[in-house]
Amino acid sequence: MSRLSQIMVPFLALALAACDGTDRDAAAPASAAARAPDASAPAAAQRPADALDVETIATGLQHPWGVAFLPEGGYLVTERVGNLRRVGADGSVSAPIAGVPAVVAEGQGGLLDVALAPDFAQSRLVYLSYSEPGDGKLAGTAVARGRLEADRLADVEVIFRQQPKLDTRHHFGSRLVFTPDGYLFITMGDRGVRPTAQDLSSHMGTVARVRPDGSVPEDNPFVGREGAQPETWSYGHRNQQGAALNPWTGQLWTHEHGPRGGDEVNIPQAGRNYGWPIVTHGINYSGQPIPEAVGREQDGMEPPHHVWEVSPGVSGMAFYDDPRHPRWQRSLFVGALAQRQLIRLSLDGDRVVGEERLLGELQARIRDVRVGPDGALYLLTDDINGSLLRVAPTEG
Ligand SMILES: [Ca+2]
Repeated sequence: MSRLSQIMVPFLALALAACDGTDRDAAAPASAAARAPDASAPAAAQRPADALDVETIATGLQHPWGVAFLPEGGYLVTERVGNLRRVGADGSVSAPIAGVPAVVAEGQGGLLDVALAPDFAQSRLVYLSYSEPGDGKLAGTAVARGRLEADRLADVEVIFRQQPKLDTRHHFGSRLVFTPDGYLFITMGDRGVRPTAQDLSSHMGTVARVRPDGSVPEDNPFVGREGAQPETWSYGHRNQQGAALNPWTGQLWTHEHGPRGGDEVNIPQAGRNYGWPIVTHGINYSGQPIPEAVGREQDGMEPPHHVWEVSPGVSGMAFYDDPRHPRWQRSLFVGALAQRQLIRLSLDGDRVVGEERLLGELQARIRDVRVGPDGALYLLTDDINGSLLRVAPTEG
């Protein structure tokens, strides 16, 4: 219990700042740039018994957003400002890779997620999600793919465009998840225009499911429904910046930012409505209710699988099933931007049965979390001088 209380003290202090950081998650406070990823002396004294080794693989990354592991070693990292960089196993950071599509790097927009094609070893195809510019001030989430050559992406093509484009700079999502049966899930947000999340004629607030070339699977739930977007898999989501396949069930899990309160984990099922903005555990930043909200539940709308009443500001998601660290087995890791922690949810089947807060001493906005091929966790910190970190339990 003493360890829990030691963790809770800084947690409570941070929670007060959470509501302000969740929605404006792309804008790190100016003071964050001065924070080094080193534990201060007092924080180190609070280090829990199950200590973690944190190694900085690379730093100097501008608001890094997504990371992928190259089979030949090293990493691909997106920077929200619009760069894709190769980070060597030795931590060297390449010049920006050429051929990346132009992005709208404003507000929460920019270059977002990166994923390797399942057949990357042969195809060398890299998938990127990003805020694509449109006419005038319009922008929308899009997904492009290109073949990775030494220092460029070749044969780049856009395989998905969120419809319609809007002139806001909020809630672009987005994460990319491939499935073993050959589909690609794309998570998106409502673009800050709440009612769009309930409008099936738009891709706002949806999870989309496409083939790797962007074509629509015939068994998608809204194929053939007049006025609906055929790529839509589930809808009524607010802003989804975390997604992963559950390795034990094969199902997609996502999370999304609530407004002020009400960050959610969902297990999106085909054709289901996840409720935003009609049902939510959160309220507006002003302290007023969400105008469209009727409460926390409504027939025909799926309740969250897990909900945080105080918003951590969730980003990045990874299930842990590597045998090398048994204490982490059956965990779901989630990054926290506003609360500046790594969250570990313990699972029993699909049920969330525990929650542990880690790495608060870093005071870092955690944008992405992945399990690497070596069984360690890899994190990206959201900062103008952001880092790629490797985290593993201390040996012995
Ligand atoms: Ca919901």
